[in-house]
Amino acid sequence: MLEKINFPNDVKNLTKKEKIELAQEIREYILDVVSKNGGHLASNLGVVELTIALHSIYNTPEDKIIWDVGHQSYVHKILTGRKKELENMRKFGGIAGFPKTKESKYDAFNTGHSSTSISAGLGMARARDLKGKKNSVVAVIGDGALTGGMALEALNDVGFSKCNMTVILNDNEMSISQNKGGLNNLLGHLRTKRLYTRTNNLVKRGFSKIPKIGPKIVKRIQSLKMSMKQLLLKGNGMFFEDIGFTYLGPVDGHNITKLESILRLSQKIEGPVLIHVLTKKGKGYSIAEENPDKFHATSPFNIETGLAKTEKGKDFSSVFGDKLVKLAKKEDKIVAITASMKDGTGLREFQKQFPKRFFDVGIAEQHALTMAAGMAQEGMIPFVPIYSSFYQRAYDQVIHDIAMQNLPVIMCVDRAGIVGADGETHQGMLDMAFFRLVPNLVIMAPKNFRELEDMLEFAIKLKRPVVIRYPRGEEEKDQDIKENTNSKIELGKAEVLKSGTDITIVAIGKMVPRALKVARELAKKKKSVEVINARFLKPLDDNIIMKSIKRTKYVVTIEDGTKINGLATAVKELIVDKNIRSVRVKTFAYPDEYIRHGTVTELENLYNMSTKKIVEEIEKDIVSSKKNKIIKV
Ligand SMILES: Cc1ncc(C[n+]2csc(CCOP(=O)(O)OP(=O)(O)O)c2C)c(N)n1
Repeated sequence: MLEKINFPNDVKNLTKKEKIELAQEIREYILDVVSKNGGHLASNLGVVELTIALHSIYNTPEDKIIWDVGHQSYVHKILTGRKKELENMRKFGGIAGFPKTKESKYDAFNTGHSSTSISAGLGMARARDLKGKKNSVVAVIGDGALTGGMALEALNDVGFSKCNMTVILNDNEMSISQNKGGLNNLLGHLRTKRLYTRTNNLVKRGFSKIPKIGPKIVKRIQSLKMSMKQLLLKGNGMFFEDIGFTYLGPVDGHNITKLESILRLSQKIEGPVLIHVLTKKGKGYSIAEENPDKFHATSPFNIETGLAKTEKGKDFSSVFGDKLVKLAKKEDKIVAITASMKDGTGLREFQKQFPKRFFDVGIAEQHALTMAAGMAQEGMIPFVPIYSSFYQRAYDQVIHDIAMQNLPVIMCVDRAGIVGADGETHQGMLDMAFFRLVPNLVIMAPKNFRELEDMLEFAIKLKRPVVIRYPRGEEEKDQDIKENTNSKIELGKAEVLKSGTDITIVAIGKMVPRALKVARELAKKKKSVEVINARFLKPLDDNIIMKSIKRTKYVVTIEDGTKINGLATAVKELIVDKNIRSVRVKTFAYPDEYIRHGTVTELENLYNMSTKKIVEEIEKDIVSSKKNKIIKV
């Protein structure tokens, strides 16, 4: 079946039986691809029938379907001309793992961060009305994403707007882990009222048995039922009805016929409609059904056993989580707050050991930070690990609620820098740049696991707002960094790891071990390099850095962030402010653009951030500076 399917029109022409077969084949295909390449599995297996039904009823690209978060858009990609390309999805040069308007006209809007679909959809619906067009707009949002503030702000506006727009609530009772909160309870009540399914069955069972006229009556009643339905359903989805939606459902999200029928019904209704669809995360692959959180996003795995192909070692998130447990045993004011990312940020053990001091607030980064501020105000010590790109959501909360009041919240910026396959929406390139602007913040980045542990301890002692940024994955080892020895961390103090006279390298975070490798390579070419681990982006250690630059007159900065307003900018400002003359500056950081997907290694090569590329670029720079008689190295 899958062989014949390339575009939505191919799906529309299939029979009910063929669609069921297609769903099965799509599941097998996705399982095959994700088990080899890694990616988001469970959510995609859960929306196979829903996506088939959507493309059967709507006419994309005229009709707009917006996938919230977008991690569940693989089936959509398969049905919209990208079946073969799925094999290279998330790979360098391949298609993205999230919807991209540049990739396909069938992708109505770029997503990646949660809870944006209803706002974007309402924007499109309002634009459509102003232009006098008639196309449909559909936002598909999960029960997890619905916990995000933006989604609730948008629901409020859509309900009030009276705009024709459909919100499909894909309810699988899961965010990445079990969904929590009051909204989840509300949905829990609704889930138990299987009215849509029940009336359907009652009608069918009652009349279809009557010979000859039975089926006709069923048809008539079904269409009557469609209009009666709104009446019947009044009171079922009270919350949604009260804020201005017609609530339809709940409907079995794995029954294509019922899905199509409810979608058709929704098209006849004026004003905003919310369709409550019940799905199972991981549907069809029992190992994922039983462990939907583990298979939300996965690395390559063995289909038979569900086991990862390569064992995951220690990473920065797990080092953070383990250290926090140790610290919390000694200090009972420590609390941990997560915005629906307990596992990703390494907090599983903390939750186990300190359930009362652990708070999963839903996909609600803004609320997480202001709540942390409130707790800090009352004397608690909140640790808030959030991925760098998701910290973007909570910028004003950091400024207005934490930093301006100088509250001691410890903001742990996980997945800082290049993250790889998830691509531009998830790269953590901007945090140093935007946090550096915020008064009162201390910004640190550890060079390795051990330094992260030390920084966590140090942050508690500081008693002021602190940002600690660390990358995805493992630490980079280097022979010049001795195991378990670390100079003491002091506020605003850099660490000189190697002395030299020709070139100063200032590096921060995960780029520090690489700077040492670069220094050794350059030493082979008779260049004496001083390596400084900046440790603090803010306050920057003016003293140590300035002294070194005055001596070498040639400074190289290396950071896993953007060229604008990070370490490179800070060092350049220092040189200008202190009026250090005739200095050559060479910076290694990411340019002013959104960084696409690929492996971390591929992207580092592309942007001249690998040891080899850095060495080559410095050598080229030395040659050109000699030609121009700028420096003497
Ligand atoms: C702002 C933001 N925070 C966190 C995430 C990480 N994240 C990706 S998917 C997801 C859970 C989504 O749950 P739900 O909407 O119910 O979709 P499901 O995967 O269950 O289908 C989370 C927390 C994100 N994408 N965006």
